[in-house]
Parts: sequence; C-alpha cells; structure tokens
Amino acid sequence: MIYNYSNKKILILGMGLTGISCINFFLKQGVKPKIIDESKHPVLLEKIPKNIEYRLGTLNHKWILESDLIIISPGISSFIPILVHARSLGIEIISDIELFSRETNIPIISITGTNGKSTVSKMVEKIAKKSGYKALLGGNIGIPALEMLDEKADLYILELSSFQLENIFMLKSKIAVVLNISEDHINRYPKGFKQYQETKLSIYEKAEICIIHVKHQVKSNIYNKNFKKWITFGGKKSDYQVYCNKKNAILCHNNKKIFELKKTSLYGYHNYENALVALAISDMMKFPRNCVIDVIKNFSSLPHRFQVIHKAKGIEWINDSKSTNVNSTQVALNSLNITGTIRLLLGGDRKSANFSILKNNFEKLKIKIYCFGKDGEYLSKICKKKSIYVNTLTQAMQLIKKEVVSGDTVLLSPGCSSLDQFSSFEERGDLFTKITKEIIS
Ligand code: UMA
Ligand code: ADP
Repeated sequence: MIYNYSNKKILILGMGLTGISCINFFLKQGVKPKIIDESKHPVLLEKIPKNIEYRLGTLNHKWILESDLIIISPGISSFIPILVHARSLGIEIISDIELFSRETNIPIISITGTNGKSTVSKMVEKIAKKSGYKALLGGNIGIPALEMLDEKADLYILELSSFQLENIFMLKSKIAVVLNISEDHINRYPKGFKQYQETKLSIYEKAEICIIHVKHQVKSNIYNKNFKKWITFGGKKSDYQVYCNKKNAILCHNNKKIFELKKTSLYGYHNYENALVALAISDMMKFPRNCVIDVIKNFSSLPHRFQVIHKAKGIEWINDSKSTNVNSTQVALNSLNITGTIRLLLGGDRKSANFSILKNNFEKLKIKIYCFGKDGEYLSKICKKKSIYVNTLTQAMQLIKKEVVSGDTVLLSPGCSSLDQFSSFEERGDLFTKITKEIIS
C-alpha cells in the first residue's frame, strides 16, 4: 500500500531527534507538517526549517483536534487526556516507527527488551556486515528510523523501546525478539508493569520469526497466534542455551556446542545471553557461523555499559551509566567478584520503580552505596547502614576519593534515569570518567 499524505493536516509532537526526522520525511514528500513541543526552549529548535509553523510551551489543543494525522515522539505519553480524546474522535495517532514501516519492504530485525537492546543490536549489525549485508541500525539507539530511509540498505535492524512500540500497527518484522522484561518506566504506564510487559510483547504481532525467552513463551502466543516460526532461548529445554560454570560459558543450539566464551571479553551471564540471542538471530538470517563467532570473539562493551575505564593501584573504575533500571544494577553487582569493597554510585530518577529487590544484594555484599539525585534519599534507605546520601554525583566522587583503597571497585551503575541532573546517560558517564581521571592523576 502506498500512503499519500498530501491532503492531510499533519501534526508532529516533540521537537527532538524523532520530531526533526519526521519533519524531514514529510518535506521530502512535499507535505508541510506543523510541530509542537511542550518545552519553551527545545534544544533542537534551530533545526526546524524556517517555513514550518510551530508552537512551544504547551500542547496546543486546537492544533491537535484539527489534525488528520498526529506523529507522536516516544518521550511523550500517548495516554495523556487530550490524545486519548483525539483518538476517540478518530484522529490517527502513530509513531515514527509506523511511518517507517509503511515505507519499506526490506527485511527488518526488531529487537526490544528492558536491557541489552543496544548490545544485541550492535552485535547483530556487526555480524550482518561481516556476512556481506548492507545493514543499517536505527531506532532507540539514537538514530531515528526514518533517517535510515535516506541510505541504500538490504537489511534494517531496529532497536525498539516500549515507548516506540506504543503506536505501531503495520510493522512486519522478519525477526522479532524480546530479550527480557523487568520493571522499568512504571511512571509512564497507567496500568503499571502488566501494560509495560504487554507493550514489549506486542513486537511479535505480524512478525515472521519470533525469538522468545522461555519465560515469555505462553504470553507471547497472545500476540502472534499465527507464528510462522518461533524459537526459544533462556532455558535448559529451549532451542538456544547457555551452559555456564565457574570456568567457562558455552553457547549451544539444540544442546550442541557452538562456541566457548572463555576467551572473549564478555562478562556476566546477561552478556552470554545477549550473545546467544545474536547467534539465534544470525542462524535465522542464515549468516555464516564463522562470522558470528568472529564478531562475538572480538566484541567489547559499548561505551557506558559496564565499561572498565581505569584499573590501577589495585582499584577498578567502571562506568555503567547506561544502567537506568534496577535490573541492570543488579546484573552489574552480580558480575563483580572482588575481595575489596564495591563503591556503588546509585541515583537519579527511579521512574517509580521499587528498588527493594536490591536489599538482599546490599546485605550480602561488602559494599558502600553513595546515593545521589532526585531519588537519592529514597535509595539510601534500602540499606541504611551501608549507604550515604549526597546531592550530586560530583559530591559522591569527592567522598569516594577520600575513602577508596586498593582492592576496591568503584562502580557507577545508577539504576535510574539521568534526566533529573543531566541531559543524557552519556553526559553522566562522561562526568564520572572526567572526575575519575582527576582523582587518579
Ligand atoms: N517533549 C514534550 N513533552 C513530553 C516529553 C518530551 O514536548 O512529555 C519534547 C521535549 O521537550 C523534546 C522532545 O519532546 O524537545 C524530545 O522528544 P523525545 O523525548 O521523544 O526524544 P527524541 O530526541 O525524539 O529521542 C527519541 C528517544 N527518546 C526517548 O524515547 C525518550 C531516543 O531514545 C531515541 O534514540 C530517539 O528518539 C531516536 O529514535 C533515548 C531514550 O532515552 C536514548 N530512550 C529511552 C530508554 O532507552 O530508556 C526509552
Ligand atoms: P538497552 O539498550 O536495553 O538499554 P544496553 O545494551 O545499552 O541495553 O545495556 C544497558 C544496561 O543494561 C547496561 O548497564 C548493561 O550492562 C546492562 N545489560 C546489558 N544486557 C543486559 C541483559 N541481557 N540483562 C540485564 N542487563 C543487561
């Protein structure tokens, strides 16, 4: 089906990366959309072409209600009353991913999950390229999907957040995978965790091949009753398995050994599972196994994901700023095996999540927790005797500078969104790296 937008009144909500990519998409089609941003000073305002009408500060109800088609940026909730009302009047509300899906017949590999999306997406991109595909990666990883349409490709890899899965109707992925689901973004979903989980699993609707964690096997059926093909990972009886002991971890397919991870720089069970999913996706795409093994063998952590930034005088400094939910902090703690003290920097906006599941970890470990930011005070109460609350990451680092000794690991794995005090998780990780360098020099 060819979509024609020329006679439609089109409104874009959000002037971020997504909004700008939507403006460019419509302008290329000879259609002039309008745009609204709730901020009075959106960072990307100067990227708006001169001939585009815009409103800043609030969502202009008149513009919303007189539109035929609204494209909503992922950061804006689709559950706000004016949008619920607009939808009830028959106004079409879609995401940029829906626009993208309508424009292409090229195979799409769609990857979601609470954690590991970027890591697995990058692994798959590298394997696809090594296998000779012109593969493009976009979506939540920071490259709006619509921008990929500007380049030639024979395969798209889409990293999708739950926000981006909210207003999709036409996405027909060749392969869809949900890596894992744990508590996150609870403040965004009026019906709580269940709704977040359902949004993630909706990635399987219309997918040709569904790669499913054994935990989600039953529920996933609801979303794609006509699975052409579905394969599982994550359990002893699943199609793809990780066998793990103290000395080694082995990726297996149907209980047959494929690859030993001993000599790779992957750490922690969660990363073995990430590699396993990359293997499963690659097999479904018929990428040569030697390309898969080669990429996994040489894969190192992406920046800000449990990245060892310095190791000297018996102290290890780890930047895991991309840890923005409780599960990613938990896996970071489980991945450490040290005799000294873990000095954990925890804080930011917890997005209404319940952090009490970390209590057990904190009680068992030799750890001191430096809590900061919007929810720092709440976090410092999980295990009072081992925690301290300060306002900022910088203040926490000043304390650590005085207290850290040989044998310790300093771990920034904040478990929270950075947006209360930083413009992004990258800015938070960069500040940690900068202060670390000052301390060690
Ligand atoms: N805005 C409003 N009202 C709101 C929220 C935002 O008007 O209620 C405005 C802001 O003032 C700003 C604009 O909307 O000017 C920003 O839009 P956005 O928040 O949708 O962000 P984009 O710049 O378009 O980036 C989005 C994703 N951001 C979010 O989902 C919050 C990026 O993921 C993604 O890389 C990009 O599209 C390209 O696809 C980032 C992210 O934080 C990395 N994702 C979350 C996560 O990983 O946990 C889901
Ligand atoms: P996402 O794109 O889903 O945010 P990333 O690959 O960027 O995922 O990793 C985000 C955080 O989650 C990092 O702290 C990383 O160490 C951790 N992580 C990566 N893979 C997994 C996984 N499979 N399960 C739990 N945590 C993970």
